[in-house]
Amino acid sequence: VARMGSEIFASVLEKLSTDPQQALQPYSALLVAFSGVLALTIATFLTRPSTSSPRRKDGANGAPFTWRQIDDDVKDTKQVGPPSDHDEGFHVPFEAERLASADMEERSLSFYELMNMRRSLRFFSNDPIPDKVLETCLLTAGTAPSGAHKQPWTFCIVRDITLRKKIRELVEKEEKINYDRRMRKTWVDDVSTLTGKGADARLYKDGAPKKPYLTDAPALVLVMKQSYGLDSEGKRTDNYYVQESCGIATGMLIAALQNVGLATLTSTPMGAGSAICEMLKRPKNEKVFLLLPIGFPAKDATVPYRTKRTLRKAEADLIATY
Ligand code: IYR
Repeated sequence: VARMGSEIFASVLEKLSTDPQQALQPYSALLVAFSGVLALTIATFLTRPSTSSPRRKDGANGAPFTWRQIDDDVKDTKQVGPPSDHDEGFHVPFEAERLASADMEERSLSFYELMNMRRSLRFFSNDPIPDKVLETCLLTAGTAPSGAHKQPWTFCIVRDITLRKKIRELVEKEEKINYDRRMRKTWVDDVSTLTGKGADARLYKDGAPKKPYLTDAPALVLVMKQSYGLDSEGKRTDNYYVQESCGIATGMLIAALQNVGLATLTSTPMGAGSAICEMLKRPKNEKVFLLLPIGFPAKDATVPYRTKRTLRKAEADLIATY
């Protein structure tokens, strides 16, 4: 086709120099057709619904990665009523661009390497963290899938030092009872080298577990789970798979934090949840799901040394293929 095109072009050029009017005549139909196609292409491009996030270079290799849907521009969560001319239940086209296999491989590896560097941190610097970065990581967590898209979560950011001190007091008081009475001996033994008698001495003093990270880290994020919803009249509505949904959202938060070089810990304030809810005056449909201190690792941070037994699972034990 290219050769044909250039031959035609050359012959037209030759004729143009001698008899310009006649030269273009045999190709006028072609020209009309070509203009038509061009116009159509431009029209199609112009009538594409705009996306608020334009094509962007992404990933180590700079391969573009675009997934879009025609309601991409409906991003304002504050708006009331249907986002567009369509009611719920209307399905819109979804366009997904495929990555080349080599790019997929590279991305899977670099993401794995990033996530494999993650450790649960218990020693934080009190250096401030950029507020906007944390909030954006929480937006990422909020993109998690949830049962019937109920989004049964709220993320509470506690920056106030007085509140963090109170939370620490509440959690430490309950944790002593957990270790002494609520947790079975095997459980206490299993966490002994992580947070108990066998751990970094800063985590267990005077026969009681200590939680310095609750006051050292500049932010605590409480992942609140909503066991049920509350409509505008305060009536209870159903939520589904709340545990799974909140677990996925928290996992995505942890990945988002790792991606920006912030450390965290998935802490479980067993026994202190309701007192924390009361203190923060949370609505009655919420319970504390997890408590994550977030910040930069302290200069003198330690993490549990990994023995052969505590290394991450080998691939053969991790994946079963059928
Ligand atoms: N709940 C305590 C203790 C603890 C429990 C488990 I299971 C761990 O893997 C580690 C610690 C805490 O939040 O520190």
